[in-house]
Amino acid sequence: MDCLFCKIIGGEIPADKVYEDDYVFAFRDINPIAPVHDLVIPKKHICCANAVNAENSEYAARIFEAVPKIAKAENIESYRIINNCGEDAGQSVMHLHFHLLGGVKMGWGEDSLGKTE
Ligand code: DGP
Repeated sequence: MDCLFCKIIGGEIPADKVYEDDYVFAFRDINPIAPVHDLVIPKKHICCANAVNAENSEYAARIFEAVPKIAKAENIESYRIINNCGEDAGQSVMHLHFHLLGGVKMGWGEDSLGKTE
């Protein structure tokens, strides 16, 4: 499968790994928008949040189990998790991923972190 994040999981494309278990892989975003900006992804190819279902939901659950461990390893107590689902929401890589952002005081609204336009 020609998927960038599957290639990162498989080691074909290098990435700055911050966490890995049987279900979850996490690495630093190549274009960070916060001092901590990791991408947390399932090791199984799931295209997007719309494709989470009863058969693969274990991966989603494991992601949310891994997030606090990753935050602790990154030395942040507060963080924001963002999932872009679909083109209009800004999803550019069609492999389910959660942006884990932290290390900065974040607003909520027009000028908040993560809003690009
Ligand atoms: P999204 O726009 O929500 O689909 O987020 C995709 C993110 O993936 C974006 O913030 C940049 C990041 N990204 C794209 N290509 C690479 C890569 O080759 N390596 C790493 N580490 N991150 C990447």
